[in-house]
Amino acid sequence: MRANLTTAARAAAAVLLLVLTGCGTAADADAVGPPDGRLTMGFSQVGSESGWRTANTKSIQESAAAAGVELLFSDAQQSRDRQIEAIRSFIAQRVDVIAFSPVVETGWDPVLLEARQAGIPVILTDRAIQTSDSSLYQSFLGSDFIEEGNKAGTWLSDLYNTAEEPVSIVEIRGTEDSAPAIERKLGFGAAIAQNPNLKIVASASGDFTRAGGKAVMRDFLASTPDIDVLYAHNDDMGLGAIEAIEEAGEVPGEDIKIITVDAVREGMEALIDGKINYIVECNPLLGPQLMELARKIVAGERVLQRVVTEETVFERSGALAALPGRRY
Ligand code: GZL
Repeated sequence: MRANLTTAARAAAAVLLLVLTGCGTAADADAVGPPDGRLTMGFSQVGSESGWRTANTKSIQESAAAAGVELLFSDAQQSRDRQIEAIRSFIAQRVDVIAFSPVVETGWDPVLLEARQAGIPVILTDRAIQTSDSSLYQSFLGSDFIEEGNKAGTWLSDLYNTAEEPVSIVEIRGTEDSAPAIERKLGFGAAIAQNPNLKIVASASGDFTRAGGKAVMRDFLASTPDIDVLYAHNDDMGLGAIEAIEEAGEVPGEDIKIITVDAVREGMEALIDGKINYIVECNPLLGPQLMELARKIVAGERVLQRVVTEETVFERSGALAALPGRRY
């Protein structure tokens, strides 16, 4: 936790430190960091809406413990207002660094300005924001969602590259106005544009939840004839849609091809069972990189403003090989 030192006092402490150690560079003069060496992080999490989020939260909490970081953790239950409240609370508690996964892309500038005025660095994890001033945060750590959508669309274009007939696609989007929902849609749309037979005939948000995916798929099945493909922005909505498809007497993975994103355990099991045909991985294990980024930033070291995580794709054979050793 930051001591309640004034800026002048902190600078004097830094100079004293340099004099006593007789060494140091200009960087050290800035690298004051928490006086007791124990970094305090305020983290505002989106919520607990999906298997991916559960794995992401576990990674952050376990990594903080392993790194000796004091973690103040807040679950916003998918509310931007609650995230803003949490960030203001972290500022009031004078944490050393704030990290958060923004539930939606917009509306963050005012509270991030308050954090900057308080001298507290901010790290974005998982989801990005739209802002007029990218200096309001030090770094973004997460996936390339456009690339994820592109991978999904490219697989589908290849699957139907010799199709003569129109292919009807329904899309279950993630949380409205969230970066993954916006960008997974964009990437997928750009990839299928290569194949004129592929058409998205219906699209709606399932809010990244299993119940949301089931409800939307039920509506599609009642209103949209001859669905060939479902593209769901995460496994949980895809798993909910599978329940609706089976209730309607159709065979998921055969009557309706299914593509999802995340690759959490239940999604991979459905892939092995043939109910899902293709999964684009989205890596939730951001904890270790987040703690390292926070340590560097608080120590005054330079960091990249965008750190993109490694991730792959799965068909059935890959899931069979990967599942035994999978951590989520
Ligand atoms: C993606 C993450 C998304 C997951 C969903 O990085 O923000 O939110 O794909 C989760 O499962 O709810």
